[in-house]
Amino acid sequence: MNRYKSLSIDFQIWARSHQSSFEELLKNILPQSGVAPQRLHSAMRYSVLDGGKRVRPLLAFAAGELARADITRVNIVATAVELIHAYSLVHDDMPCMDNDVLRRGKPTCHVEYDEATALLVGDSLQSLAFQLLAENKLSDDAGHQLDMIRLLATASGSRGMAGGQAIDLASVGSQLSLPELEFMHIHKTGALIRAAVLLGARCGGVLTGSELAALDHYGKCIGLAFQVMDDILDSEADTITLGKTAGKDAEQDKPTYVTLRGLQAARKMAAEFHDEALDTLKIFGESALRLNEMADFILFRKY
Ligand code: GRG
Repeated sequence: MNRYKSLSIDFQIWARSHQSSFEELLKNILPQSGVAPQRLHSAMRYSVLDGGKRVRPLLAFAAGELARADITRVNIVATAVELIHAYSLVHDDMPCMDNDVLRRGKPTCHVEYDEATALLVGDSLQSLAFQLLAENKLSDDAGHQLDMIRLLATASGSRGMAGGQAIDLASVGSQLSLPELEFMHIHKTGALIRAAVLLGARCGGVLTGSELAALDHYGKCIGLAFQVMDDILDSEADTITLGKTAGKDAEQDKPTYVTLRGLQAARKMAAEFHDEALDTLKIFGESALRLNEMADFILFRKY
């Protein structure tokens, strides 16, 4: 199956080449399975390698290209963001949260290993992400690098992704208004997507305040488009295509864009967020090509 239908061949080549070199990078950065504690390291590798679309790293690479960033620096921020994302998936799948058995087409970490190991996998991936940001040079200005570390910490914590997850858990079985649903997703899914864009860009030359604000707004819009598409796919696609259990939102009585507005309106909303993201990029001209294409990738994704 062509996962990238409707996207240019040039973009497909760009994305696949980054995905494959990124996989090699992850293999080298993650502790080897033979190193003690072997079971924990093996579970970390199981949870991160060989799976996922790598949307957040691709966004960091696309933003890095816009800012003419050094690829070795972008590699580090892309890895840090993906490790945080992988940790969130491992914890989200645990019985105390979403209680799922399938992720990226294979048994979830706590099913393949055990719950205590899954908890430690998430903890260790999160720590490794910040270790990487602290021990690699990301900027010639130490204060600037500190800001980048702060950015990822804020995006991941209680005022970002983890906070969004808390709202999500509290909303099961209740009615949310559209603004409440949007607030939840801006945090749960959107914060890390936004951080990926900003961190990729901040690895490069200095951007003006209005350029950074435009990139932030682009990240906000594609984060929301990503989530609306996630809700649509959860209601329409099958488990094999998704690589995770389909229909979970309805099964768990979770408010979604589809339950709130219906399928047609949800599709329209995703397209509107996508278009707003593209409008925001206009100030960058040709240098935003890959970010434009990433917005398409998010809208046209099939899993
Ligand atoms: C446990 C702190 C904590 C947070 C969890 C992000 C999240 C919060 C939970 C993931 C559950 C979920 C299905 C959220 C909807 C959007 C989302 C993040 C989907 C998964 O991201 P993809 O599609 O996954 O980029 P791949 O596998 O391609 O990397």
